[in-house]
Parts: sequence; structure tokens; C-alpha cells
Amino acid sequence: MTSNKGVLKWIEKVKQIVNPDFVVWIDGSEFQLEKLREQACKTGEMVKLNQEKLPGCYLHRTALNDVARTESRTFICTKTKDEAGPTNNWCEPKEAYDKLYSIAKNSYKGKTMYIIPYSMGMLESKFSKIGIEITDSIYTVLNMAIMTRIGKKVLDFLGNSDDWVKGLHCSCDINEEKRYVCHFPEDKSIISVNSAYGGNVLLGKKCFALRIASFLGRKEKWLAEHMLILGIQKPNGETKYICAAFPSACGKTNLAMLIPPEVYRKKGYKIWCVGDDIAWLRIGKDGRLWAINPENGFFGVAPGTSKKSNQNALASTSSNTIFTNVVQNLKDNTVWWEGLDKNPPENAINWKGEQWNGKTSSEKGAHPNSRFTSPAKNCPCLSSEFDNPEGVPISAIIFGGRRAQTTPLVYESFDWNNGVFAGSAISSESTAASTGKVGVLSHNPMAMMPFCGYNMGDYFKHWIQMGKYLGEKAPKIFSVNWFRTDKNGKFIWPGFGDNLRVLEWILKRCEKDIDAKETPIGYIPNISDINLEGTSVSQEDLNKLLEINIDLWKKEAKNIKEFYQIFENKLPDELKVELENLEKRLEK
Ligand code: GTP
Ligand code: SPV
Ligand code: MN
Repeated sequence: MTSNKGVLKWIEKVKQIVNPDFVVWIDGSEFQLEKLREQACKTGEMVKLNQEKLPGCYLHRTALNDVARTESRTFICTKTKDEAGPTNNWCEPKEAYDKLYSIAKNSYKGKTMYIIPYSMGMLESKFSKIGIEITDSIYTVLNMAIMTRIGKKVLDFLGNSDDWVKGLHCSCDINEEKRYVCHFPEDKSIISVNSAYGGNVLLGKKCFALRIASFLGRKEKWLAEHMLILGIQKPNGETKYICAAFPSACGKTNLAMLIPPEVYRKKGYKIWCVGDDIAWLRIGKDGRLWAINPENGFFGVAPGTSKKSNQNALASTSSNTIFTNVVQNLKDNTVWWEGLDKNPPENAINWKGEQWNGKTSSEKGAHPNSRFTSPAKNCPCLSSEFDNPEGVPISAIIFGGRRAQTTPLVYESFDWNNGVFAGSAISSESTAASTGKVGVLSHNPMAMMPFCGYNMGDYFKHWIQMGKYLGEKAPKIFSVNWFRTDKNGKFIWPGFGDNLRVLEWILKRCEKDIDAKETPIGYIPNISDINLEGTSVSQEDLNKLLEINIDLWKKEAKNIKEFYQIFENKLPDELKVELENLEKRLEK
């Protein structure tokens, strides 16, 4: 399929290590993919679902010990530990290669080696980057075929270039004691062993498009971020684009596909989805910040996705979708998950592969991190700019997290550096997207804590530097929190479609349309500037949502100060100044 010497040499080397029985190049044809689907159904790796109700849809169950990203076993293998920084696990490259190759040794025996050429972004786009993933898992091939642009056309485009990222995935025996997801940014190389789960093995996604790409972005003056991209079409027909970074399972997919509340629909508002998880951001010829979504599909959280919460996300799953770890409804061979509707199936199989009765069982049927892999083209509100090689110009950047207290519904940072400070200071409650306890508050700067491929102190510096390049044309930076709770632990803000009310305020601020109230942390809306028409949110609720509790913020500042210490001399002076200024304003 290619005469690229570098590619062929690497494949030969990997072949010697993993020792496959067969080698198959993935050409991207529907014919080949269909054969693989059939094969996966024969071995039980996938289950074909009801093709009348869910055309082209399949179900896959992972091993019980392999249901989320394993951050504790994810490594950045740079020459020095300092380059990986204090927030990443680090291993010396040679030591890592030796260990990984010994685990991978002969692991493809009796198996087929699949070689997937893929592109992150449109091939024609100057934003795009090419990767090749070697895997022994058909599930991985079929997911990559949805999530990225794959096939022979990618190799043709690559030609003899050496500008591509190596990715080796070996399922081995899914032994969590020997599970490693390792990145060698200096070699543009990724090796993942002993997992077959999403973020650990779809190497184009978090491994390449965030960890390797963030490393490259620093060198090449751009940003690779854990961000959704959406367009807001206003009643006058004009569309403005924004990016938002929220930690895993904190609402990116839902915001990216937001369905406007009725009052907004009537006025003519529309939301267009460009991306739901990853954004690559560059400074355009016009000096503004432009974004593309390097992916071609959605790997979305299933639980909570419903007609009511997000009809667009649900519609995206209606065909050509692979479901992972959801419930199989045996009555009609369809799927179900918690929050889909109030009618769990009685005759069903849960994510663990056991018989399950949704009416009587006290256990959840779908794994909390169960997911759907759907083609972007399925999304009813996909932006017409989705395939635009230039991307879209960004008017505002939003940071967010899952915070029961402290952070208000929305606030605007004073300027770029102050916004970078807000991003660096995000704390959020952990979710099921990664292994470990759920609901634990921890720092997650720019929602990139698990995904930054180099020293996070340098990453902060890079953000500050991007602001200098952008100057007056820098997007405004905002912070949001949909997850503030009342005394009974219930969310005060209705969220989902109603989040457009907050986006409207953000756009108006970008267009200098309205005033705002200055507080020690930034500008917050005047109560009358958030449109509550058609909600059950009272003025009193809104006051609560926007409350800035000085004592809590003093604690927050102390906490940020402590967190900052881990970066030692890598912490940019600009952020030190921002923190000091916040402390001063809080004392006033
Ligand atoms: P990753 O794919 O892991 O990066 O996650 P994501 O940020 O795309 O998260 P997603 O949109 O899938 O949301 C995850 C969970 O948050 C789901 O269970 C949603 O139902 C819930 N959620 C999303 N938006 C809101 C909101 O505005 N309010 C509330 N209360 N919950 C929300
Ligand atoms: C996340 O965890 O942020 C995801 C899912 O988007 S995964 O691809 O598994 O990383
Ligand atoms: Mn994500």
C-alpha cells in the first residue's frame, strides 16, 4: 500500500517483535470493514444489533477490568523527567521501550496485525497530522474507522514524508498489572499494551491528538486542547464560534450538540457542532485564533443521553454506531443505558455480560463510562464548517469543571493572562471516565491534567505566549460551572439546553453589548442579563448560582498557591502575579 521506507521499516521492526500470523493493511474500503465486522461477530468480539431499528450498529463488551482510561499507568517518556513535568508519570525512554517490547514480544502469535493509516483532520488541511496505528483488535480498527479519516488515501497523501506518528497497540491478555500507555513525544511514538478500551487504544485520540500534539504544538506555536467547538447562529443569521474545555464526562458532548430552549428556537437561535472533545487551535493569517476538530466521530458518554437531555447526541447513535458496555435489550436486540428513558428492559444482558432485569435489579445495567462511537456525519446539528480545512474563527474560550460550590455559573476573566490563570486553577470532581474514585475534587488545569504531553509549567507559559501573539485579537476567556448544588445536593441550574442562556451572555460580552458586575475573580452577569424566560429558575436561584463567597475563594486561592508550588521555577511569573492580584482583591 505504500513505498514509504520509514513506514515499511517500522512495520518490519514491529513484526519481528509481535510475531503475527497475518498482516492486513486497512485500506478504508467499506468492503474490508464489513468483512471485519462479520469476523468480529463470529468470534463474539462484537454483537450485531437489530438492523431494522439500529442499522449498522454493534455492541461490544470490554473486559471487566478495562472500562476507562488508566491515568496511573499512562506515561510521558521524554529524555528527562523535567520535560514530562510534575503532573505526568515519567519513564526514561530506553527503559520504557525495553519493558514494552518485552511485554509485546510474540503477543500477536495466532493473531492478525492490522495496520491503520489515519489522519487527524482533513487531509487537505494544513492543521492535519498523520498517524499509523498497528493493532491486534478489530474493535480498535472499527472504532478508528469512525473516529478518524483512514485508509489508502492517507498513505498516498503521506508519500515519502517522515512526518507521521507511530502507534503500536497490543491487547496482550488485558492484564491490568502489565497495562501501560506510553508516549515518546521526541520520537512521535505511542505504545499501548494490555488494554482494549477507548482512550487507551484509539491512539489517534487522547494519545496523539492531545498528548503528542500538545508537545508538537508548543514547538510549532499552536494549541492542542481538550475542547469542544460549537457555532452559535444568532437570530440575525450570523454564526459565532466558541471553544470550551471541561474535564472528562463534564458536559462537552452535551454543550457541543445543545438544543436551544423553545424561547430561543422561536427567536431563531441555532447551535452547530464542530467538535465535542478535541480542538487544534492556530493563529490564522488574519491574526485571530482558528480551530479545527481533528476527529471524525464522537466517542460519547452513553448514560444520561436521552431524547430529553440531548436529542442530537441520541440521533447520532441511531446508525453505524458501536456501543461499548451498555445494556443489550434481548426483547428486540437493541441497547439501553441509565437515563435513556424510565423503562429499563426486563430481559436483558448488562455490561458485564450477565442476564439482567432492569425492573428488579439494584445494580446498574450499563457501565457509568459506557460509550457510543458514532460518525460525526450522523449529528443532526453538525456544522457546515466541520470539513472546512481552515477551521472556524474563535470568539470566546470557556473553561469549566464540576464544582458543587465556590465557582459561579459563569464569570468573565479580566484579560488573557487572567483567563489563563482561571484555566490553570480549574478543580473538578472526578468522574467514571478514568479509573479510580468518583467525586473526588482535584486540580485539572485547562481540563488537560491527564492529557498534557510535556511539563505543565511550560504549557502554562505557552498559553501566556499565545496571548502575546494574539494581542488585541485574543478571544475573551470565561469560566462556567453547570454543577453547583443546593443544600440537598441537587443541581440548581437546569443545564443542557438551558446552558444557551449563559452562552448568550458570553456572546453579548464579546460584542461589548452589555455591562457586567466586577468581582474579585472577574466579571459576573447582572441578574437581569441572564434570560430566565421559560425556566423554573428563580431570581433567588440565579443569585445563588452567581454568588462569590469570599471565604471559599480565599481557601481556593490558598489551594491554588499550594498547587502552583509543584511547578517550582517553571511557573510563569504572569500566573504568580495573577494569583497575588486575586489574593489582594479578596482582602479588599
Ligand atoms: P468526555 O467524552 O469524557 O470528554 O466527556 P464530555 O465532557 O463530553 O461529557 P458529556 O457531555 O458526555 O457529559 C457527561 C455527563 O455529564 C453526562 O452524564 C451528562 O448527562 C452530564 N451533563 C452534561 N451536561 C450537563 C449539564 O449541563 N448539567 C448537568 N447537571 N449534567 C450535565
Ligand atoms: C475522556 O475520558 O475524556 C474521553 C473518553 O473523551 S476517552 O477517549 O476514553 O479518553
Ligand atoms: Mn474527553
